[in-house]
Amino acid sequence: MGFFDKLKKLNIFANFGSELTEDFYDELEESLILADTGMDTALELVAELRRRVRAEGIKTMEGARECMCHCISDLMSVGESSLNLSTQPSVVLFIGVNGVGKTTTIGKLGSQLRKERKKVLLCAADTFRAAASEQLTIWAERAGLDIIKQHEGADPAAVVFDAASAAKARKADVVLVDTAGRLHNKQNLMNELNKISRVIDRELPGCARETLLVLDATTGQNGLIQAKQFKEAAGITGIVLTKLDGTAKGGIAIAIAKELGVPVKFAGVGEGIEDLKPFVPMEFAQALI
Ligand SMILES: Nc1nc2c(ncn2[C@@H]2O[C@H](COP(=O)(O)OP(=O)(O)O)[C@@H](O)[C@H]2O)c(=O)[nH]1
Ligand SMILES: [Mg+2]
Repeated sequence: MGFFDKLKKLNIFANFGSELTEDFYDELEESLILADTGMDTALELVAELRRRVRAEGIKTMEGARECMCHCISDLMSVGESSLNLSTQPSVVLFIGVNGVGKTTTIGKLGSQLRKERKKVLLCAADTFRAAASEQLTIWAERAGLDIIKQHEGADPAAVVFDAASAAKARKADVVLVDTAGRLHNKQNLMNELNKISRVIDRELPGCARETLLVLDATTGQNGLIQAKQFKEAAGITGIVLTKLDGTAKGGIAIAIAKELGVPVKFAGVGEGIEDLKPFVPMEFAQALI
């Protein structure tokens, strides 16, 4: 079973018949919109498909399907898809609103990096609720990872400071930082992230750094609005799209890459430790349509 098999497919290529008629293009556009690609992205994809079908003399439905996969993959390839973990240590910051899957993603990724023999340190900088660091602690135990935490209500930047010091002392390869989703407004978010950023600059100068925005695919177009707000407030280097299992809104992945110009780097398809994978646009497109 492929990783994206839990994704709900667009059935149009299988069900429409064999002729590439006007009706086909109309229905394709509609089913893309239903899959939450958004109107603009749906129009652009269908226009691009028409263009390539004409230019390449494609006659069959299967040919059109394959061509559409390339259209989607090309539209989504907007930047480096792998994580930059080139320094020791490297730092990956996870941001996003409550409930999207930040803590779960950190547990899954930490476990996978450990299997690649990397020394991973988790940093519980979501200090807003005690439950948040407890949840990360459970993941640390499950994945066999070290964790740095403080008491509830502690300054997140202070926890990052501790984690940076520990990373140096223990020669960690990667520090995964969990942050709070409760950041009422953009100013608040920016201040918090800038403060964390300054601590990292000072303690780990020149380290490779990623800021991943975690988004819940089931929130569809709302997720995209969220993403735009986060992008304005923070320098996002990649997206983690969670809960792609069973959602009919998988098309949102295309809209996010296109509208934000930020690559989707990981996909989550379940709550288990194995349910996270590097995002490959072509593989995703093949599963979606
Ligand atoms: N089905 C599914 N559930 C997920 C996925 N990722 C996270 N979750 C669930 O979403 C809920 C919120 O996750 P959590 O990591 O606590 O979110 P956070 O508030 O951003 O840290 C939990 O119940 C997770 O098990 C995913 O890829 N698929
Ligand atoms: Mg959390």
